[in-house]
Amino acid sequence: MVPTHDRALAPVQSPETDVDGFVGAFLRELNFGQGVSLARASVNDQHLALARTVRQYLMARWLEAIAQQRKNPVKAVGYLSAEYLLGRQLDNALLATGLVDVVEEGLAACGLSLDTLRDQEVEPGLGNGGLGRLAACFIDSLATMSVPCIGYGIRYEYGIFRQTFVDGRQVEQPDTWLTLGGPWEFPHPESSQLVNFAGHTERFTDEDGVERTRWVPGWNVLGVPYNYMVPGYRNGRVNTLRLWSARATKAFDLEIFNAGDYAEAVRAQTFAENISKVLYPEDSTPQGKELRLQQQYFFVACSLADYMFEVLHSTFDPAALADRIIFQLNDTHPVIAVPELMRLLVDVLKQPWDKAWAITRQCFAYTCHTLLPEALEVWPVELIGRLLPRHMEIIERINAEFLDEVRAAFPGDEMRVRRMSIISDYPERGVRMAFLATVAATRVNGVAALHSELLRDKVLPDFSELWPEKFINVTNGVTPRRFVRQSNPLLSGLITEAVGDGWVTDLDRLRGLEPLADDAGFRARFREVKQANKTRLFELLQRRDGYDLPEGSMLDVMVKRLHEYKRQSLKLLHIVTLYESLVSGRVDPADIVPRTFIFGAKAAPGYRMAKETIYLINSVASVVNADPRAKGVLTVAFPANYNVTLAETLIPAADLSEQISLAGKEASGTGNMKFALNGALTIGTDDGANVELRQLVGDDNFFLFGMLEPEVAALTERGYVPSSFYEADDDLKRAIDLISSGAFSGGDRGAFEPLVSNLLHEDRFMALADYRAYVDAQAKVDAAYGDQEAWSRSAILNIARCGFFSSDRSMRDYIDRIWHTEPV
Ligand code: NBG
Repeated sequence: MVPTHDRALAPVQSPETDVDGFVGAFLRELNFGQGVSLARASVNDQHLALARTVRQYLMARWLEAIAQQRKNPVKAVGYLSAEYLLGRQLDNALLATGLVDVVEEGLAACGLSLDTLRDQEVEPGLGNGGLGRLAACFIDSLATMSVPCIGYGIRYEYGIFRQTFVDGRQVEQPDTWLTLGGPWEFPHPESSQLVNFAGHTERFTDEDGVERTRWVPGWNVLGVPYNYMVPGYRNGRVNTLRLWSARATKAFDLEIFNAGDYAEAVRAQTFAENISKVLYPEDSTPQGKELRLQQQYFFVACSLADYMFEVLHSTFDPAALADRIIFQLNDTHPVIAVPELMRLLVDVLKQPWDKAWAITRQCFAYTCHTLLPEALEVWPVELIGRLLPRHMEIIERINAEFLDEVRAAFPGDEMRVRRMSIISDYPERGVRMAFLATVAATRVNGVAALHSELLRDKVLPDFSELWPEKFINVTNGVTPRRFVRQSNPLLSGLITEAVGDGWVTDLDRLRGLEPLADDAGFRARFREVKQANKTRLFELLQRRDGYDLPEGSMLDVMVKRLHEYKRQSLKLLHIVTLYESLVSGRVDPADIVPRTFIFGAKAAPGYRMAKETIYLINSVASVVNADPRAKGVLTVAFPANYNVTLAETLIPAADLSEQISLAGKEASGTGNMKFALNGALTIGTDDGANVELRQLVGDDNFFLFGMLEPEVAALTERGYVPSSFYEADDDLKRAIDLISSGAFSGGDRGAFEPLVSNLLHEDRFMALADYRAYVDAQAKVDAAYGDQEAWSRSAILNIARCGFFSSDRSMRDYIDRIWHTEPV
């Protein structure tokens, strides 16, 4: 018996891990948590009770990890990310605990089905795409590797919009992921943080006679933390993801209320809560949105204060901060953390400036996730000055001292000084957040070999000249737990049979599959798995979207954010080319390898060209699918609302993975890795992580096409004239003419005019220049697919050789080369 007064010893009791233990705990959650009997429980009750039961199994380890973090002086990673695209939680938690079978059996004993309940869960879509999903993969890996990490971010009330199509056009619906209850989150209002905004600064002399600055804010909000479990895979470790939600500091002004102005009384509340209301769907062009900067500062201020004053003791010596934390800046969104840490050290903890700056420069590392110049954030000085006056002063001083450093290193080179200034003068005074991050960070990394090279040599060349050792590459990865083990149980079974189950946490063991590529029996089983995954997908798309997809065709998949640089339009030109050749009678349908094309993509709501592309895909799909001449030969499906949940069924079914961005534009891509690990072959350009993928799997097992990055640069230099490619290529001309003819728009010739004229006259991402190479490479794909034995062999080799793309490996790279943290 534990004496009731000894709080430290009070044990956390997980339920027994057998079926009876589970059923008992589940019924208790249903009865006492949901307040219903099994007989009267709704499916939502059942789902919430199940989630709460599963989390009971993780609780003891979680509480232990939290206690340890406060006690043990070990270094942790503070992952600062404005996005986490988590995907559903239930399956992941079940996998981590190893309880799937027990739960399935226990639920069956209660007359319930796990499949039905898992479909109740609305995934937390707190991210736009790859960047947010990468953050989710990374925290999964750190938990699995028992490395202490707190993920910090924003609990958006509305995540990425729910996409619907109305007459083929994207219509956005709010993502109400929290309406039916959030069983995976734990609010801690008692640990709220106060966040200040606006106002002005004042100089004063403190009691020790030291000149100081004080920030007199104009208004403030509260940040309420919501904790989420991040369970490691069967290792008993549970890390924390801490997402902040904004609240008004005075929820209700009673005086105003009593005076009869109800609306005014709640106005303050609405204003404050707006800060964490929605995820910005903008991913290509940061519009100077004040609210977005508020979001960024809000979550970063909460997170830094949380770590400095809650996790660490208030007596903690700031000089040793870098021994306890490294803040990883996931892109530029959290970079305002740099002046915020300086403010905490100088104004709050009363450290001398130079010492504070030395500390700050040890506590950050920066990852860049893009090469598009328009995606590197620049905030107007006027805006930061108004919203965060103290931070603007700090940035000015950091910049002034940094530029002195530049002058010392390159005397007399004022052009260079201007180029490198954190504060730009043109078109307006603005703070280049990527520069600020680079100056403060111990390391700056790109996310694939090519990207890191271009980042170093083209985006930040002056900085890499000054600090060559700062710039490194860490190639992205994906978690094999969610994207193979959980999403592809059949393939996982096959792999485990062949190489044992260690691959789930040591993906290099997939190498053991290599000899089996030459084993006809193994290949046949691989094909059976692929076939079963296709059937599973087709059933889902039938239920979900009403598609009736043909059996026995090649499944050609392109899923990713909709963006011109990713070139969904190039994929579409290929489809239209095939269709045109078929309906014009130039090619016999029997000579076309049957394909089912699947698209999945959301367009940022304000991105016109992307939305027009969606409209064109849907229009082509409806014409092709309705044409009896194309039946069973060409089918195009575009299920709405592509998200992590859909990806988990889609990717395991794919034969062909489309990674066709213009060389030099895709930082890495992570979809490419997921497809290869699930036994799809890739058709791709020499871009992002495709480069490494191809090197790993070998040229024979990858369909490469298109210009290389230097060729793209050279063509840009010469002057790119897209219409000349149109004039020179009959197939391309026919495809574009068919689109312009009204064939996909009920005769309306103007329907796709903006898109077509953009392609012919601008084509910023050179789809027309790569068209011929692409269509030719697709012909090779067709030929290769004809030999199913050879195709399966390649697919198995793709799996065997892609262990490198585990996010566990990425994390090891960050740990060894940037963070220097230890597992516990
Ligand atoms: C994306 C890149 C991808 C990359 C992911 C993760 C942004 C800003 N960048 O190529 O486009 O794989 O980041 O690094 O979302």
